[in-house]
This record gives sequence, C-alpha cells and structure tokens, in this order.
Amino acid sequence: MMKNSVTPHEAAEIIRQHDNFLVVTHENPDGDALGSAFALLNFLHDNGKMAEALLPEELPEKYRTFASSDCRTEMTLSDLATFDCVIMLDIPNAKRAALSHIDFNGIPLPVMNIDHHPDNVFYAKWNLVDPQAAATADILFTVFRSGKGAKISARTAELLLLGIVMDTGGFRFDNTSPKVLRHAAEILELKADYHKIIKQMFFSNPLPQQQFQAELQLHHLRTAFNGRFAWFFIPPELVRKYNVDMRNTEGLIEALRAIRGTEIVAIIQPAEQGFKLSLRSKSPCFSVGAIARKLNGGGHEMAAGGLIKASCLENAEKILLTHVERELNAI
Ligand SMILES: [Mn+2]
Repeated sequence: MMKNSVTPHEAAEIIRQHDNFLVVTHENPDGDALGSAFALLNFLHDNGKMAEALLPEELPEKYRTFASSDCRTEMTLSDLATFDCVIMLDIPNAKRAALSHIDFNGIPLPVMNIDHHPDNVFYAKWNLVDPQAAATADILFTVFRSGKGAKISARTAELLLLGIVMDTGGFRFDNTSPKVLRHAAEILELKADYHKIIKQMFFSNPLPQQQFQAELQLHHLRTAFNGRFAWFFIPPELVRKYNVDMRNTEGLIEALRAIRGTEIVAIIQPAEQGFKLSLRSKSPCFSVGAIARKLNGGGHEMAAGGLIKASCLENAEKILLTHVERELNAI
C-alpha cells in the first residue's frame, strides 16, 4: 500500500461525508476523463450532493452530446473556497490537471485522487489508484457500487461506459480484462446504451476528417526498423486543408496500430516548445511509457505521450528513433 491510499469503500464513505464537490480532470481530456467527470457529476447530483466540474477547454465535438451543464471553464482560488472536497480524475500528477495556474498541491481543500495511471505520484490527501483497472471510469463504478444505498442511474451508467469503451478502444486493447468485461455487463444491465456510444464514438467521423486520414496515410506515414515502428507527422497545412479539429482525432493512431508487423507506433505534431508525441505499443514487451518518461511525458506502459524538445522535425524524429530502437532491442 502506498502513502495515503484509500479503498473504493473508503472513497465511497468520503463522498458520503462531503456535500459540495469540485470535479477536475486532465488537460486535453479524452473519453475516460470526460466520461468519468460527467458520470461523477451525475452520480453526485442523483445522490443529493452539490457538484461542479472544471473543464477549461472546448470539448471535442463527438463528446458534446454527453456533456453535463454543470461545468465551469474558469476558476479562481477564491471560487475554490465554496467547495468542501476536490476529486481529481484520471490525473497521474497534479501538474497535469486542467487549469494548471491553480496549484492543486497547495489548495486548502481536501483532495481525492482517483486514477489508473501506473506513474501516479499519490499527490492527494486520499489516493485511490489502481493501475490494473482498464479505466478511471471502471474504478468509479466500483466506488459507486460500494456506496450504501447509492443510486446509479442509467445516465451515470452510460457515462461510465463511455470512459471504459474509450480507454479499452472498444474492448480491443490489452487492458481488456475479465473484470472490466463483467463490469461492462453490469453497467449494461443498469440500462446504459452501448450501441449509442459505439455509433457516436466510432461510426460518426465527419467526411473531411476521414479524407484527412486517408491523405495522411497515403503521404505522411513513415516506417523504420523493418516496419516494427510506424509514425505519422501531422503537417499543419494538411490540418488546415481539411479544416480538421485535432481534438476530434483521438483514434487516428489506431490506423498505425492496425498495420501488421508494427510493434510501436507514434504521432508527432508541432507544439509550442517542440513536437508533441503520442505513443502506443502493441505488446507488453515494449513499454512506450518508458520512452515517454524520457521525453518529458508519461502515461501507461502501452499508451503514453510526451514532448520532444527539438528545433526541427528532422531532429525530433532522430531523437524519437533512438529511443524507439533502444526499446525494440531491449528484449
Ligand atoms: Mn484513463
């Protein structure tokens, strides 16, 4: 047991003992971050609590139908005083919390950290961290179930399922376990609409986005190490040509993972201080988490992200190739 760990049962008890919650998730929120945050808001409201979420960024379009209205885009330190508990979701360290100008390490409110990242640093008063869990939403389901007499509505269930579906890639990734499948079945029995989620998440790409992906695959896909590594560089002019909102391209990297023989895949795009990097591994033998930790980032062993500090793409790719080669040769 790490420092200040709590069990799901204790987390449910902490929720019962507080009345007004602020829900926070990470920057560039993905399906698990948003599904978890909206599910928690809904659960708290259904069970007689007050709660608001802090979501400073505009949501990716495909998530808007799931959004809750109790969200703020801004918060000052004095606004924080109106709450009596902060719950941080899917955030491995407080620096990654959305709205980073607030130092969540120093605020005078009790913080609960609920997460499944293996590099979570247990930054809160109460830490419920389970790296075996497929999604933060999956941990939340365990918490909700262990609350005595707590109500889990169909809408809460659906939002939990959204988080689970997105972090398991629709139950395709290696984190798909008997446990998460059982939980998903229980969530369906609570009347979550699985087919609505699948349709909205996987079968609703705008046509220009699909054409953008096609052109990207045709002209900007590169491979190395006998095809064991494949990556895209995303040219800003291509993004402009198809008027693509990069927030909506969460699944883009799957096109690389789908290629036979790839072990590690990546997406590189220009960022403020260099090149933003997304990484996926297709086998537990290769840790992209280890690569990301060396490149100003982190995450899971098989899904991670970082930032390559380089002045030009050529240098960024060189740095990346060195790290990928080392990881591919590690076994
Ligand atoms: Mn997650």
